[in-house]
Amino acid sequence: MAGCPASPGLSAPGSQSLVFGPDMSVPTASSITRSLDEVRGFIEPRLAAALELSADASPRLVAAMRHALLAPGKRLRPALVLWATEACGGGWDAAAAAAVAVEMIHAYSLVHDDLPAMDDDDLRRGRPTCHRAFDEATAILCGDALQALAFETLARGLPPAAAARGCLVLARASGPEALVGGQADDLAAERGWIPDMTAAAPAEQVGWLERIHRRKTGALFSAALELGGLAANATPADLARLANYGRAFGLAFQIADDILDAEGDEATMGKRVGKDAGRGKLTFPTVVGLDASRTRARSLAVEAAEAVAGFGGRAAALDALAHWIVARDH
Ligand code: GRG
Repeated sequence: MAGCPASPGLSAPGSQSLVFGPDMSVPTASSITRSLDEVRGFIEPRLAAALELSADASPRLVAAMRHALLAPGKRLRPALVLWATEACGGGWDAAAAAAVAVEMIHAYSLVHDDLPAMDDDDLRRGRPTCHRAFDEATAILCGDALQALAFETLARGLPPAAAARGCLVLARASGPEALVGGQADDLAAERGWIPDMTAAAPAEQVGWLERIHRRKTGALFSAALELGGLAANATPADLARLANYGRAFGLAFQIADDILDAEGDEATMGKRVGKDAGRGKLTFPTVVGLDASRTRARSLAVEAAEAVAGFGGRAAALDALAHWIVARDH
């Protein structure tokens, strides 16, 4: 985030946190980078293994699925699953299938979002988008297959009761009232199929944006956290903490994403930037300005961290991630 002062959560080692005060340990940029590397080291072989399919899966389809799923992503959703399970006292192995499943849903949504009928993008995760590397029909089928495989992976990877509950959580987060519904409304606004929000009062525009983002982006983050909790047999109180974290984290992520779209660097981001402003689309920076967007994102990061403070040290990674998410450059 060019021009954005480092979050207090990313101060240099040994410095004092403006948010948490001098007595609290301060997560450093290098510590969250190491933690995310650890998640990638755990999850990536499992993502690859999940795509070792029988000869009945068409080779071109599997190649497209590998292109989409194994491309270098941040793996934020698997990190949320694993760190939520850790916060609730669980181990990563029991939550691995849920982490793989959520990343599959995310990868499918990116493949479909990039299609010519939607965002029509050429670059994703620093590589040609799936329909560019293959073809449009294969990209559609790739998304369909990743979505179905996500549910199969989850159903196989958890004990029966948790699997049933987990499939419900993931289906709701991916469905018409969440991911797909948010995407559909976003598209409807962009294509002029619903009344133009650009003429509405700023407070109404912010409400509209929050409703889009809660469904399009936030719901899958929240599902990742809930699945991590389920894998650890979390108590209702612990699930409520994770849900509060998810709500604040999801919006903080999205505001940061809007800021990066306005100010970020294409090479660092690995995707096209400036596209929202270029289309006259409503974003947090266009509605409330860059400074107010940064302030809101930082206060949401603090809110997210506070939501999991009751877990103590077991939620250190979730705490650090909330601060990093609003100070990242990709
Ligand atoms: C097509 C059903 C359907 C939904 C699409 C995911 C999505 C909904 C749209 C993508 C457009 C977009 C840029 C949304 C902003 C939030 C987002 C999902 C960004 C990408 O997530 P990251 O930053 O990506 O976690 P990586 O590549 O690191 O995994």
